[in-house]
Amino acid sequence: MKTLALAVFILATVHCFAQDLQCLSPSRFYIPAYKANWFKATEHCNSLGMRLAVITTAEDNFHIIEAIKSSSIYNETRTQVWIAGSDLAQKGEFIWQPTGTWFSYTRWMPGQPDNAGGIEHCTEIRHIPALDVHWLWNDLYCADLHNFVCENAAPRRVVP
Ligand SMILES: [Ca+2]
Repeated sequence: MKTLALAVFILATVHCFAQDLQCLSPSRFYIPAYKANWFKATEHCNSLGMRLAVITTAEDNFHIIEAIKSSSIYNETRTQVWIAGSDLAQKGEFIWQPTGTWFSYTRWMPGQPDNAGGIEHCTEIRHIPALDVHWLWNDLYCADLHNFVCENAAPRRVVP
């Protein structure tokens, strides 16, 4: 019986390494423990066969927030993460960069997007309780360094 258990463990381990993405991301989301500008964040997710997170439903939004809260980058006093929305292609028209689709569901902070200083074209989720901001979206300068959420694009992969 122990031999069987060991064999299963070895097979699972080998399979995990063969499916590198699944090793890195045992769930839908992967949240690296370093900060990057929006472009680098996009590239990093893409390099893993993933994409910067796209949010089209309240369910997506909920699951992303839960993933952030259970990750190492979560800071209960201030958490900011890039997601895949931008209006870089056409100012004022926010789209999800990986899919080219318009924003439908949104969770903008009141007064956002405001393109402050004329330089804010990338979308973040921010949680800053001291400012009474709880997991809302904001447009921000794309060159700022923040954490970010990568996701597996559909079909969603499941760890064996
Ligand atoms: Ca803004």
